[in-house]
Amino acid sequence: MNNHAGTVALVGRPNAGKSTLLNQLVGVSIAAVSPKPQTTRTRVMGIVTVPGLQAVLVDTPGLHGPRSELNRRMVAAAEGAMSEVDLLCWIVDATRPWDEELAARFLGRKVVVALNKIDAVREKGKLLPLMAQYGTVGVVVPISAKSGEGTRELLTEWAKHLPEGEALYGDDQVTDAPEKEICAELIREQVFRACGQEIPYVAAVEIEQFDESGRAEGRVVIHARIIIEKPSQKAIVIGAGGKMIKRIGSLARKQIEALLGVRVHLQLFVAVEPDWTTNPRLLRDFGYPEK
Ligand SMILES: Nc1nc2c(ncn2[C@@H]2O[C@H](COP(=O)(O)OP(=O)(O)OP(=O)(O)O)[C@@H](O)[C@H]2O)c(=O)[nH]1
Ligand SMILES: [Mg+2]
Repeated sequence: MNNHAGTVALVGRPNAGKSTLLNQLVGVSIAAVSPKPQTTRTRVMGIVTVPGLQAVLVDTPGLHGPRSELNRRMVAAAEGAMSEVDLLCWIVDATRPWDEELAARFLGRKVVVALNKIDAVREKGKLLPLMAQYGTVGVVVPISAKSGEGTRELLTEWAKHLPEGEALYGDDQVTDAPEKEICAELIREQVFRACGQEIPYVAAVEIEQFDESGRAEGRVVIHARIIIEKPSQKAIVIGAGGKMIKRIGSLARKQIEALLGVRVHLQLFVAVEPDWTTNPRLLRDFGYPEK
């Protein structure tokens, strides 16, 4: 088989499993995943290399009707990625009804449809009508991003739509995003998972210190700020007796250690920046640029 190489954007509704698929394909957590919609806020880059194919993946925020400034920037990030890649992979949730609205948007574009969460569909016969409906948009590959089922077939399908060419990255490279950025994402993931209600949607994470001087000895020191909008939210993130922030830190540390392959000393701070989700300068500072 000839070598194929190109860029693929993972697109779709919030919560469809785009980031889960990215992590499954690259083999390590680099993108935040949670049961709550709108977990991903910016593009996250991953690289998957198998014999005959190297795909540079762009995980994107879910497409939804934006109501706030932050949401508008999230959707713009997804749309920007869509316009710059060789192929779109539309991730759809097989437990949800046929999505006619997005289908209309993708019609006429080069799209492979990944019918995801098939592990959660008990009656497999229910998949057939969905396969037929999504089949009007592109080739449909049923998958479980969670278990990995069907993902090999998905890669084979992508290869057919990507240009012939040589790999650009080494076959062990999983991303070209800075480690700092991924660490911030992994901390934000734990805030998303741990805190109920409004906190996930008003929290940003900024890495203040990334000290690698002890890396050769197997130790990295990271200081990060969790930014929220109001003092009352700060109390929630810290929790009674600091319990919540400890839990966030310990779960994030484990994931960061898996990524970096060294022991990590992670120190978290909580800071209040009133209205950062609407302030253009702060939005940019915290990693959500205008375009
Ligand atoms: N059962 C099952 N659950 C899945 C599968 N893939 C993803 N999920 C779950 O679906 C939820 C959302 O997954 P994400 O990967 O965060 O979804 P996303 O499309 O990136 O969502 P946004 O970033 O919010 O747009 C999580 O609870 C995942 O564990 C799957 O194949 N099977
Ligand atoms: Mg996501």
